Amino acid sequence: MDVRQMKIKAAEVALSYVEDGMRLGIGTGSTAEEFVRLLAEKVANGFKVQGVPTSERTARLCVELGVPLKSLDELPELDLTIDGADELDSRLSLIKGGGGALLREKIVAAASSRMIVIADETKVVETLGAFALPIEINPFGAVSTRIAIEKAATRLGLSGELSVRRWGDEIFMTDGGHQILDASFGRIPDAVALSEALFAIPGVVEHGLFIGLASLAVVAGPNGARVME
Ligand code: ABF
Repeated sequence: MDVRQMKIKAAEVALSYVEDGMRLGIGTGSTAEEFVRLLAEKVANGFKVQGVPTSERTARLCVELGVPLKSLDELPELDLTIDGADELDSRLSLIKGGGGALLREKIVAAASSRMIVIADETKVVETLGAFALPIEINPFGAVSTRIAIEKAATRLGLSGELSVRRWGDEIFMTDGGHQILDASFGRIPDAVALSEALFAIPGVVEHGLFIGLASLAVVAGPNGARVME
C-alpha cells in the first residue's frame, strides 16, 4: 500500500462511523479529501448527511461532488467531525494546520460531539513537535506577536525558528484573513503549557495544538488500518 492508498483506507474505515442523517464536520487536506470522495459516492446512492466544511477548499470539493453543505451557523451543533492531522500521539493530541485551515478546523471540531482523526502511520509520533507548529496570528502587530511568541517559548525551554508562511512571493493568508507562523520548536514535552502560553498572547488567533478534541483515530499502515482510542 502506498501513502495514498493508506489515506483512502483510513477514510474508508472512518466512513463506517458516519450514520444516515448525521450533521458532519468535514476536514481539510489530502486525507480528508479522500474521505469526501468516498462520502460523495454514498450520498449519490441516497445516504443523507449535512456537511459543514472546515475550509473553502473542502467546500469547493463537496460542491463539485454533490455533498450537501450547510454553514456552521445553520448547524451550530454537529454529531461528528472527520479530519486529518499532521501529527498525533498516543493520547490523541494533535498538531494540525499544515494546510492552513486550523482555525475553522478547531471551531468545527469543538462544535462536534465527536472528532475522528484519519491519518497514515507516518503521522504517529511519540512526542509532538517534529512537524512545525502552525500558529495563526492577526496581521496587525505581527512582529510584536512574533517576539512575544519567542519569549513565551523560551520561558518554556523551547527554541527554534518561526517562519512566516508564504504562498509563492506573497505572505500566505488564511480563510479568516490571518497569517501563519510555522514554529520549529522540536519536541514539545508539555503541549498544554505551550497552548496556554500562546493563548495568553493577544495577537495569537489560534494554534495547531488540538488537545482533548479527538476521541478516536483511524491510522492506516501498509498492512491495513488500526483504531486508536
Ligand atoms: C488538515 O490537513 C490539517 O489540519 C492538516 O494540517 C492537514 C493534513 O493533511 P494531509 O491529510 O494532506 O496530510 O487536516
